[in-house]
Amino acid sequence: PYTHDQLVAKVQEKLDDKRFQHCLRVEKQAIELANENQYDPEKAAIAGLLHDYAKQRSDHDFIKVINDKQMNPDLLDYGNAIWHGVVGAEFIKDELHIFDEEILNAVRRHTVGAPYMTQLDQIVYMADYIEPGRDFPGVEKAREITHASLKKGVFFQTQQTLSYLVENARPIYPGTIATYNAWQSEN
Ligand code: DGI
Ligand code: FE
Ligand code: FE
Ligand code: FE
Repeated sequence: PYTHDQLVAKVQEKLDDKRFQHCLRVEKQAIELANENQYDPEKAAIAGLLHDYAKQRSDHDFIKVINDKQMNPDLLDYGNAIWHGVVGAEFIKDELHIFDEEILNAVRRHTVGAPYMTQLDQIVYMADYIEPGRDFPGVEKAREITHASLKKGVFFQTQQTLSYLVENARPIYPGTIATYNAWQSEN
């Protein structure tokens, strides 16, 4: 298995500097959220570091994996925003030889969430949203909510993302709506 520092080098090799720095900030943010929520910080670190590993692959590469691995063909209706997590986990298995399903699931679920999310899924989903480089309107509120309650953060992010997509007339991946409905109890 690769050491932590070898994984950092692998991520750096596959991403431009801006995206690489984001991954390092998500790693640190994930460690902080893990410590706040009594979760293993080392596992959170690896999942945070790797969450966007496949972000800069070509559409062609993603489509090839979806077809070769007979993944859900409905995925083909979407694009990089959805693929880099759900399909990106396959590059992490194949190239980095990481087979820990908890880490892979956290990568798969980091953009859209899921009706059921493990603590690690929640940590990576929220770390990606509130890492110190983020500066969208409402990010301070997102940080406050998330440090008070990780689960309330998950609902807040899902609601904000859905509103943003509708506002901008973007297509909604059905998984995004499923997450929003399932997390209503944290409203
Ligand atoms: O990869 P990052 O930029 O760090 O962040 P991300 O993986 O959380 O989100 C990537 C993009 O995905 C973001 O611009 C919002 C978008 N997105 C999230 N849910 C949906 C979506 N885009 C569409 N079209 N549909 C969705 O349901
Ligand atoms: Fe992402
Ligand atoms: Fe995200
Ligand atoms: Fe990210």
